[in-house]
Amino acid sequence: MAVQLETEKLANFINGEWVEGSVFSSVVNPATGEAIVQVPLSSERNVDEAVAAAKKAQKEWALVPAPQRAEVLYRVGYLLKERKERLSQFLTQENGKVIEEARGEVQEGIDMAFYMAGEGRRLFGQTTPAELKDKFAMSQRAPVGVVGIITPWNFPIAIATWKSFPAIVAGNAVVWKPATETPIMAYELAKIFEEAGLPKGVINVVYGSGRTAGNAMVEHPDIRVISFTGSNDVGRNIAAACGRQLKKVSLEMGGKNAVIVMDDADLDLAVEGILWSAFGTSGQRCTACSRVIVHEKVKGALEEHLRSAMEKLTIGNGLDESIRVGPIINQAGLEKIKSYIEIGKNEGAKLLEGGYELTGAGLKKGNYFSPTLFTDVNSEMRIAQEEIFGPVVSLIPVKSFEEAIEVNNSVEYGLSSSIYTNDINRVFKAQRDLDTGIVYVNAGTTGAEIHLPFGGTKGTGNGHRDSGIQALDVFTEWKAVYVDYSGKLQRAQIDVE
Ligand code: UN1
Repeated sequence: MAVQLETEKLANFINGEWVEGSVFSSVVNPATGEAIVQVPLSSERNVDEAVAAAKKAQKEWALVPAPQRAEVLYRVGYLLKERKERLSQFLTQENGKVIEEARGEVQEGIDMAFYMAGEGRRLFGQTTPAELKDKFAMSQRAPVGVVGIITPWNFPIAIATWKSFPAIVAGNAVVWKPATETPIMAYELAKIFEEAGLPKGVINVVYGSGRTAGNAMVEHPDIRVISFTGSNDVGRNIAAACGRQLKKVSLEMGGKNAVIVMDDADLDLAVEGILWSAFGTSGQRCTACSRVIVHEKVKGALEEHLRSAMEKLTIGNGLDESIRVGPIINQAGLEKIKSYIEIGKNEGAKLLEGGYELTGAGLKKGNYFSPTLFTDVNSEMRIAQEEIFGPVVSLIPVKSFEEAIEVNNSVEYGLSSSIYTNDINRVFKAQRDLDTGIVYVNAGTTGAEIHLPFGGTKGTGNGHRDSGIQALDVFTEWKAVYVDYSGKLQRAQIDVE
């Protein structure tokens, strides 16, 4: 058995104190159906207290020089590194992703800590010539104040670090609501912040549903920014509520990401890339490949390669190092996937592999679904347009490079895309014409690195980016500063010769 939590009940983290909850829900290991721990469902009052603590702490925190704020993040980075295995074990238990991927996700958090800590010595603004004599002009980043972050269950630690680390180094205070399915990562990260010496109130953790805690955060007048990653429906509601209040909001939502396989592609390489990006994390990544757009000349060969590779995938509890595909997060996720299998069949797509729930020996009461491949899919079908969030791939044949690009861009989302080709001209055309925030060449659709901007076009978000230097734009305001040292009134636009 893996490492144990030292508590049976998690607690809110408010103003540096562990505040007990009164109503709880069970956190269930999706690989076994067993309850791991109880998570409090925070009340509106908990949210109010967290915001008040954050508001008070932020004033002081903003005055701490950024390089010193960064020191805390360095310590957080070292603690994450020290606890990498412990965190990975918990991550696999609460989320289900296989242990190798859990380690990879914790590594993203470690990388983000050191990367953003470096920003403590940068946070660059600009000096700019002023249009008048004896006048100095510059622009600089200022913290926004209290920020609310709402994170999903599929990357419960990495995404939290993409948002909280830039917010903190830039001088904000945070109220964070992790997904109810995966609160252990939040609990562990809050403990790490505490040990790293982050002042009380700079980070606060509340839990629970979007309807109560989430809604209270979104509607709270003292929260100046909401940064959300999650489903499309919830994101749109948050955007509308923030719009009404003129509150800044950063949204990262779905994807319907495709791997394009051209007729000159290295098929073995393409199959490996598809397997990894479609069935890794059981397809439960925003960046997961759920469409393969294939040139008709290589369709037959690709189908054959892919099918036989899929048959070798091992499915089960991800704590077992030999397992490649873990469970689906919960029953609702499983039901959604099952409904899309029916939709695909009714639309006339050909089910080539998988398409069923897995039960039986060794799988206990977990939620398992077989890696699935539909072929002869037409780009207009719902299985080719809608996000399924499971291990289901739709293979869409095309006749040309141009058609492949058009099909890729024909969905409402624009997160990630990939092309397998050895033609240099196609490579450059594709990186220009693929309408997604992330483009891969000769690699699958997953695996974004933390120092590059993460996000997408169209229905994937609202133009902001997580991680990378660009994340700072979400958590800072630009401030223009003019210093007139002429000792007299100088009128801009008027006293210019
Ligand atoms: C997500 O699925 O929301 O690029 C995040 C990737 C990972 C992050 C995925 N680094 O696949």
